[in-house]
Amino acid sequence: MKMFKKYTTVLTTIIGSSLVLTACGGGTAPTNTGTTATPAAATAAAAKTDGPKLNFRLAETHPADYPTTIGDKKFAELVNQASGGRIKIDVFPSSQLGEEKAVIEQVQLGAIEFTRVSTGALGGFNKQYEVFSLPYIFDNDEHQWRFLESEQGTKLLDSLESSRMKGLAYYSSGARHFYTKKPVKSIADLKGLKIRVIQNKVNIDLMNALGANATPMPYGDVFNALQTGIIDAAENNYPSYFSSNHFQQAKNLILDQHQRVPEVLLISKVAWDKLSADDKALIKKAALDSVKTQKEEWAKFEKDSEAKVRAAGVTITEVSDLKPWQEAVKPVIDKYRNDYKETLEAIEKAKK
Ligand code: GTR
Repeated sequence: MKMFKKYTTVLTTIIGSSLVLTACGGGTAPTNTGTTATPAAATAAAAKTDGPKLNFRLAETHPADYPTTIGDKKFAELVNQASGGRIKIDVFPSSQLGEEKAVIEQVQLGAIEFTRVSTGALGGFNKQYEVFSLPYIFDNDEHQWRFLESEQGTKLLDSLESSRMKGLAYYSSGARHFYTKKPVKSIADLKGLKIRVIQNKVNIDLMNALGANATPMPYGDVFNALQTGIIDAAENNYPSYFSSNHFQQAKNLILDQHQRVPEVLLISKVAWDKLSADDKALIKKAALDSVKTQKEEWAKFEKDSEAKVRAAGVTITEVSDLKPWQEAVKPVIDKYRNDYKETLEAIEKAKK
């Protein structure tokens, strides 16, 4: 019965989604009335504003004021502008369309066209993406961005095609830290704790290396799991720790910076393949252009979240020497070094 319900939901979503496309297919396209455009520019503009109207959905885990959601909205706005109002993308925040894993499955089917997800979640679908869950591979955000904008970073974005998705742009996500119900001052204190992680193999190995027990579960279940004691801890960046209210349940934060797991804005390969070359280009450009806004919002929200959790009385433990942490998790890097040789070399190169 449960299975039946699940498939009916997916089916309804697929049908619902294609109806939107069909219903909009007959819409009248706005005419290009510019008088000063050169013939070539006029043709290009007409190519963008002519043709069927398209209405898409973008699934987002975070609430409306979160930096990724603001980035998504900027992206939707830029697409709308560049297509002369012909392409409309509705952003659904707060996991309204489902938790990340379920959303990715629907994106693969083409039932949801766009989403913004963590590369951690993508690791469960595309092995190449697990590289981002390896600990301490980036020194800081600048190092990470140098890699993401490098040839190898772009190649990785494109490699999503083999998983029936098309990566459009990376977004910032800062560093992840552990937060616990009981005070944690050192690696030894993590021993035996049940820690929620995003589901992928590297995360399980990482928790094992620290002597903890990995408990994969959807992001939306973490608050209750902390409250009821199903888990002892979780880990995330400042903005997620704050906006999810996890700080109310796990009041000890240790700034160990174990991972920097970027976000990705992506489109279903099913939807991508149906687009004209012009629409593909304008969508890709809008995604890249939205990064600036997302980064600015990220910087502000990260600071703000830190201030708010400090004001709420969270116990924050600074880690002045990361070396013991890096040593403890080195077996994880060693285990995966060959699998991600090319990417890890490019990450190393991006240090300078
Ligand atoms: C956040 C990320 C979300 C989600 C969440 C999690 O940092 O922005 O997309 O992946 O972490 O831990 O599930």
